[in-house]
Amino acid sequence: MKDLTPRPETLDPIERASRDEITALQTDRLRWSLNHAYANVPFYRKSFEAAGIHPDDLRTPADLARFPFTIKSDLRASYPFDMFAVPRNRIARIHASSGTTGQPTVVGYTKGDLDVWGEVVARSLRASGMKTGDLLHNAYGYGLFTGGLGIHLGADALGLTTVPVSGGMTTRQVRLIEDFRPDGITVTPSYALSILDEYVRQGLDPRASSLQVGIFGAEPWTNAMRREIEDAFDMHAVDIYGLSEIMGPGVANECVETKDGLHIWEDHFYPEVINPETGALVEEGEQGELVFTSLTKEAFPIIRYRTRDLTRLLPGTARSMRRMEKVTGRSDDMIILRGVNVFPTQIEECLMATAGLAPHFQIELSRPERMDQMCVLCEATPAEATSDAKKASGAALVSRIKEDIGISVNVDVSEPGGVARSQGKAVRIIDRRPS
Ligand code: DLL
Repeated sequence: MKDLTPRPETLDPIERASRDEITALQTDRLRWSLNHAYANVPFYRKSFEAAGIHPDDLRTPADLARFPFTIKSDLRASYPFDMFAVPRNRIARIHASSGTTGQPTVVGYTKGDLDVWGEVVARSLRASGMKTGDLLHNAYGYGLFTGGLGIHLGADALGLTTVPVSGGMTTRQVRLIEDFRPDGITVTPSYALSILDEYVRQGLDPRASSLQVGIFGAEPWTNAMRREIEDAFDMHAVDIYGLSEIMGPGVANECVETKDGLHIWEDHFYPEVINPETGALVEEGEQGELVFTSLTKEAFPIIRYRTRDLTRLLPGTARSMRRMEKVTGRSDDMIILRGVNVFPTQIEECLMATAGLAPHFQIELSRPERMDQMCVLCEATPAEATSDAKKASGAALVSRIKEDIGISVNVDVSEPGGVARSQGKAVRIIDRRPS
């Protein structure tokens, strides 16, 4: 793989600032953001008053912990525009979550917010190893989802040539990669695997493709998956994180030269990690739920938003801004199986370490009698698809999961292609338990 480390002089000055400079900037911006939310969004005025706190009570960033949280149901209750802090006619763009779990959450951006979003995504793409003049194949979905259009903004800001393919039509994805010869691809890791399958189906060598880097996010993925994808395409695989409530993609990104967790663009998003049960801040470096406060957003300021994503904060390395460890999973995706907490990423790790199995999987939960059961639906690699080989790799996965996670599961190994493929975010859990 080629060395894609960006030249230091191409970084934004704040990426090379000292911790003191970053903290000073955050303090000013936190004061602005709290005041802006309090003055312009009735929800925040009410919630601050109920907690007996005022924006002027913030002296240092540590004081933020005294302010109340914002949660998903607060956003749903304000559907569609009640959390906007500027008049509707100053909103330049609206995005929304898919709403598969209920009421969609709607977010808005002023022209200034779109500029900031473009800036942080450009920074993310550059950290991933893309540079002005490179060609980007953007296979995140375009539409209300923030992936496609968010990446597009950053690609424009960095001066890339963008191919706005969006998700789906996998045969065409491969055709365009082969014909246009992109340097980078932005896509969910699970859809990257579908594109990989299609390469193989067409008898093409993915390692011979022009791709130098894949920038993967929108869903959890493991370092084992990174190695699989890097090896299959002979390219770098880096992690990009974000969520629509905070901005979209580009809240945090790995640096291609270190791949040691995601640097949070702390000049725009202030992170905290809390104990999800008590709401108290955890010790520096401990795992917990990630909470974000926006520092510069005009249309949709957001204060102490509970993301439900589980991770830990780490000091800066390639940049001075702090890192978050790769997200283990969302608290809502945590399965409690007979008393043991399990995340789909743990199953992914076991699967990737088992010979004869392809990297696609889903987890089916059922309750045949009174006990919950988990069945891992996976598939054989084409080279090991005989019924004996499938039996052996299935048994190997059962014992690996028992050994590494401590739970007994069933494993169903199907023919190659047997597991449902994603064209965006993977659906990992099929819950068939009676509610
Ligand atoms: O998924 C934004 C995005 C688009 C990020 C493209 C990266 C690339 P939402 O649809 O609002 O926004 O979903 C946000 O997805 O709270 C996490 O649970 C999950 N997620 C996003 N990025 C990662 C990642 C976009 N790198 C939710 N690792 C978040 C793990 C991620 N989970």
